[in-house]
Amino acid sequence: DQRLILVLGDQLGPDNPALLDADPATDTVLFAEVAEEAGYVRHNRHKIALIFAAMRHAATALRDAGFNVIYREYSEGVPSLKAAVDEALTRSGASQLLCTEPGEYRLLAAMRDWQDTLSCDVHIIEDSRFLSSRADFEQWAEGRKQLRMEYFYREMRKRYGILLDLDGSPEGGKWNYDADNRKGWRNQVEIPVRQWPAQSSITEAVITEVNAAFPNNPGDLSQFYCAVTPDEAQQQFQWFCREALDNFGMYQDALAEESTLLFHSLISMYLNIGLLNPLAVCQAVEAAWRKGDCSLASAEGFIRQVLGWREYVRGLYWLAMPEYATRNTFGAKTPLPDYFWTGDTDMRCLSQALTQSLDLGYGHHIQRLMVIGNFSLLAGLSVREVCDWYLAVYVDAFEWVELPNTLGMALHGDNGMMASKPYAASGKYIQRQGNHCAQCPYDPAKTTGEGACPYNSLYWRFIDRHSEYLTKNARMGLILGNWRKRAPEQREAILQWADQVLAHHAPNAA
Ligand code: DLZ
Ligand code: SF4
Repeated sequence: DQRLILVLGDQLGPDNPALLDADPATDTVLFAEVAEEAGYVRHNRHKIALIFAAMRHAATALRDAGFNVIYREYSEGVPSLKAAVDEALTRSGASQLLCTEPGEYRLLAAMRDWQDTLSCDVHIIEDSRFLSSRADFEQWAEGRKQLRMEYFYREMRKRYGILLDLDGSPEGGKWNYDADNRKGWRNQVEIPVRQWPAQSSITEAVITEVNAAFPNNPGDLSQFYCAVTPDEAQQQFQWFCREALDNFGMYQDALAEESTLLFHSLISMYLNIGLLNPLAVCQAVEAAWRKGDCSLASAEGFIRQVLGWREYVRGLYWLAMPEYATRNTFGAKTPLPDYFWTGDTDMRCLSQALTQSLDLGYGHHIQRLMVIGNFSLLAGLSVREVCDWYLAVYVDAFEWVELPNTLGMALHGDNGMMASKPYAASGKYIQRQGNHCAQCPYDPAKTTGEGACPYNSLYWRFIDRHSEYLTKNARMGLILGNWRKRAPEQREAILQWADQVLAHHAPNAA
């Protein structure tokens, strides 16, 4: 039988299960750059350029391997994947469509309807690139009252034999070294200079096309830095292991004026589009530790993100969708302030995080969670709008990973299904983690009055407004007690100041 194999923009590496038994003699492979996928949010140009360039390189590799490849470029104006498939079926004469299941619910739901309207059999196969299948995760979640990542992660460590000693106990005696990985940034260590991949003529052409076709999207492609082939991604990862891994753990939660990238690996986008393999990177980092090239805390911290978090959020997404996307614990609905699309705010930490996220499509975990996410939580910004913003802005954002991280972890919008308490914090946390405050017109030590850090009064306003919900959480008891112990007029003054802060920094009518 002749088959048409559809390869999506995030299924590009050698591990795509739909290609594992593909035969150049009978199978045609289809790639399509289409308006529907490129336009469902205002994607960062880096994300579009990465995906288009990686798609074109993957297509070239398959052609070199002898496959008949149909490639539809964006400039051809193909509206949707379905339209591309329809046309390619006719052109190839295939009687069967094969595709690895997409990572987003939206697209999987659409593809399930294709069977009824296309003139062929549609086979959607499981995405075996993940280390915990949907069924594995459902089984793990079954009957548990709370789905805590930590316990899932320990099982994954055991299942894959990662960082275990000969008895099967965790190396070093502990499963988690997070407590060693929270150092603040005071410019105390030299930050290594990155080496970006050289750009091929294919990538250069994509950059020109994306700039022309997406004039209103964020992203400064004069700074395009992404690897677009498995080999290049591997080189980026090896650079990280050599130059940054040892300091990665310690400064994982740091916020630095001097560097947006610090010691982060910048490989999430390669994992998410299939250029790198998640188990292989975990094993390489474990090997680096065994050779003495990095601390155990660094290795464990890295592995927890990939083997733990990444698989956990994906399992949770499929477990709880589509209902998950509609949740909103605190009824947050303030529209996104305009400066989320420009970075133009005088709050230094927020402006740095926003500007860099818009320009590069990259922000590290603490910028996303504790600067942008925390502000959105405290200011009560619309959960839907914040989630769409994250999905649009980051190069590594696909809904399976973006939604639980934003809605669940950053905004606590899922009633605590994911996080045991809201990640709400005042300016003190941001000050402790880095050196933005010294460059800021606001003072993290002040809560009210001219020059007070906006995070502070908003923090207390959040605690006050949601005290009924927070009372149910033992981990919030101390903070609630602190708030209630204060004199009523002091509380009133803080809440009034918070209203002014909101009127200025997150007006209800944006
Ligand atoms: C994100 C994205 C973009 C911007 N463009 C395309 C595209 O033109 N063609 C394509 O096949 N995939 C694209 N993608 C990735 C898809 O949106 C992704 O495969 C689904 O969201 C499922 O994760
Ligand atoms: Fe951010 Fe407040 Fe520090 Fe300014 S003072 S950088 S707004 S935490």
